Amino acid sequence: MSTNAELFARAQKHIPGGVNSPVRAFRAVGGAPRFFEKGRGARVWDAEGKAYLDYVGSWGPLILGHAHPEVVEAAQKAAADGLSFGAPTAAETELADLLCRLVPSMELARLVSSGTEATMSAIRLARGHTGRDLLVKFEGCYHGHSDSLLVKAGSGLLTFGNPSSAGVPADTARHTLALPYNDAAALTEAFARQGDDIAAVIVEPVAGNMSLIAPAPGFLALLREMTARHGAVLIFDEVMTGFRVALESAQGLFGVTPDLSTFGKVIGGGMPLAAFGGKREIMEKIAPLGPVYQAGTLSGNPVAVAAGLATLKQIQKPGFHENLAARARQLCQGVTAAAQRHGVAFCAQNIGGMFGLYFRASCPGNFAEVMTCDTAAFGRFFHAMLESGHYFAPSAFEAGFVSAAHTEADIDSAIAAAEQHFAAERQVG
Ligand code: KE4
Repeated sequence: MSTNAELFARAQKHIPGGVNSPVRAFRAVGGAPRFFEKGRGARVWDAEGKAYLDYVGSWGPLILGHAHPEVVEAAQKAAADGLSFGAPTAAETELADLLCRLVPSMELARLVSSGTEATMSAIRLARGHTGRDLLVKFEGCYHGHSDSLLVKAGSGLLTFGNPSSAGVPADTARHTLALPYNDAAALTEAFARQGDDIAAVIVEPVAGNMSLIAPAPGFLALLREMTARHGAVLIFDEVMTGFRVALESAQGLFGVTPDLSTFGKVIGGGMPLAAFGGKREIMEKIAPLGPVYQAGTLSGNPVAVAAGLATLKQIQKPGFHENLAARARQLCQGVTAAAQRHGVAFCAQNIGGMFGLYFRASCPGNFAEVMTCDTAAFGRFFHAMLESGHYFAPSAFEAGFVSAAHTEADIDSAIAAAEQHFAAERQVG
């Protein structure tokens, strides 16, 4: 049996940084990433046979927990009939119909293979629809790694402290305006100054890539008002929040209807599947109907669609999201109470089944406040929890996730492990 460290050393021989996505490399927290071999329900097992309760869930997709029998069976059955055809299948229609039923703002939906593809395509569509170039995003929000979006972005870019990426031409970046999240004055001023040049505003309706930041009261409604007034397309990036914060996603939870939405993660149940969609008059500009080109060899892949349909079937069950939110709330309240008992500056909050943990006295409301979190304290917490068999995101700038497989007892064990850590921290002083 190889250790995680041995596997990590071997991986770095032919994979940059030994990982296929940067945030997995543990660079923000140190140490060797865990190489997982199996997941079942709320648990994952690493190469050394150690079990962990999983609060990452593959960054959100595993809302049912790992290897849910109905999802696995659906994927296996689809795979046995063929892995891909590059031609339409009835299952894709079933998924598009379901998405449009569950997301009233979606009149047409296009399936793709990743959240990056979904947001990149939605932005190109908005630019094609409006004939404008300027894109507005928000500092600390992450929408995948297409060039236009790697400007003051969150997630891995925040984790590594360089919120904009090398390799993005200045001539591309100049078409992206990054504003402070939750800053109504900055938004109003930007629209006053150049509103008629703005093709689209893309926003995480609940930010999950600078840890969790809730939309300030009225912020999403203001976005809707400003974009409607100036003929700009409002894109809700629900790749993370979609079917995670509520069955009706963030747009239903907050009662604000975007023009376009992007989805990913949960809708694939762990398989590569994402989607963008929205108003018919906009979506009809997409090829082959209209002049905005977008394509994909594996778009609507039958195995991924089967896993997605099986997942979306489960999350529609009565009480599903109430239970998910209750588990996330139990975790946030329990760990916060433990920190308070030991005088540790800590707070936590959840929205539905996603949560944020912050090493500061109060929950942050914007990017600047998130940046005051004690990342060293987070790193110590992360490793203590890892040691005790609780796997949290290896970065202070990522949201966490519970699954339907997490029980109250599972959550209580995480709270007890956190209490033990906070007590030890206090002794160290
Ligand atoms: P993907 O291309 O990684 O499927 O989706 C990009 C994306 C788009 N929009 C939002 C709101 C997202 O959160 C993401 C991806 N999320 C990160 C986690 N913060 C994926 C993890 C990773 O990069 O490895």
